[in-house]
Amino acid sequence: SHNTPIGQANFPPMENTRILQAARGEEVDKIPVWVMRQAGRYLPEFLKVKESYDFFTICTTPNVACEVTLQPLRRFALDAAIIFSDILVVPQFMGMEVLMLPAKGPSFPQPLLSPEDAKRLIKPDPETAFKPYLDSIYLTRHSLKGKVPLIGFTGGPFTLFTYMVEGGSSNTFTKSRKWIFAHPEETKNILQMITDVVCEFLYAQVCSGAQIIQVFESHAGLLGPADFNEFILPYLNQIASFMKAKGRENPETDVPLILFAKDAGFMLEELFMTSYDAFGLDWTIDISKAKVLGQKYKKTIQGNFDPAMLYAPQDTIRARAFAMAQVGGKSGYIANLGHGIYPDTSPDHLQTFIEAVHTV
Ligand code: 1CP
Repeated sequence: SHNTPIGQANFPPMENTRILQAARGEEVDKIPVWVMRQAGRYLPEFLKVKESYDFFTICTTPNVACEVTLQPLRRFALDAAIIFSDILVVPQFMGMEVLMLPAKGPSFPQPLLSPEDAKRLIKPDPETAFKPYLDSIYLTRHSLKGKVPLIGFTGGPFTLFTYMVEGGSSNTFTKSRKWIFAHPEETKNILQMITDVVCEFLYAQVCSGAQIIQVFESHAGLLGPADFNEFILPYLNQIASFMKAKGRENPETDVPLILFAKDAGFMLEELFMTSYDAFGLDWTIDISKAKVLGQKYKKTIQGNFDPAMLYAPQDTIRARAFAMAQVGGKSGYIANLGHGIYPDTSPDHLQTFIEAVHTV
């Protein structure tokens, strides 16, 4: 089980470590490529599994989570697997109920309406709360047979906070944006509680077999620079510092860290000053400019193909993906989309994207 010390877990030897090398700024033979949300939604074989299980049942049933994690790897020459789970398991750990409603998406029956509600939040017992997720990682790392590295992940504290306040998806995020300014100190207390759980959960994922970590701060674009520096950046910084300190204490747990802060291109330089190794970029960022800045700060960049462009004719996808990957280059670059793949994307079009990257 995941309780085996990492040095004794007997994980299979690795065949392909391009993503780990690229994240560390080393030269690679081919540009590594993976796709945000690559497991699930757009694959017919996933939809088949989903007929039999509720979403969070898949996440908490290790052999099923493992199966859907491996599904895209059977079709495509991806250079990483990402464990099937969701960012919203962290609010669940903290005592909040989260449902995944068909067609509607995530829903919190009791969101945080006022600071009073934050008293309901608990500090989880990692042994019990994290267990199914860690067992999934351990099983999947073995089942991958060393083919490609396994990515563990979490939501960023600010993004998780917005869901906990909004109670689900939102187009405007007015509830959470109002909350922050109405209750700044209480907001920071909650962000700190989330950060503490995220740190513990990420380190446990690495101890269970995750070889690289991505933090999804998907709602990083909701605040201006000064408030970004107050409510988003310090917590992201804490996560990276915590993981790097753990990695120094126990070198077997020293894994690369990727930060995907969507719509935060206006803070790129501040982000590059943190101790994350790699930065996921959305499609609004000029990748050649990001590359120059990345070289200055010795940071790897990841991205940033517009997921909507996967609806273009395949010749267009091929040309645009090739051009993007050429700019990214064979060191300090990981190819990916600029956000998650859309549910009605053609798997053939995704295949064209992946192949085009590998021809560089
Ligand atoms: O990447 C993978 O394939 C692994 C699994 C994974 C990951 C990394 C899932 C499965 N979700 C996520 C991350 C995630 N979840 C993010 C960060 C990335 C992003 O910005 O897209 C976010 C914001 C969520 C929250 C979430 N979960 C949403 C978005 C809601 C919104 O605000 O619009 C949704 C729709 C989900 C459900 C979900 N999570 C994952 C899947 C396959 C699904 C669809 C569930 C279904 O098919 O019923």
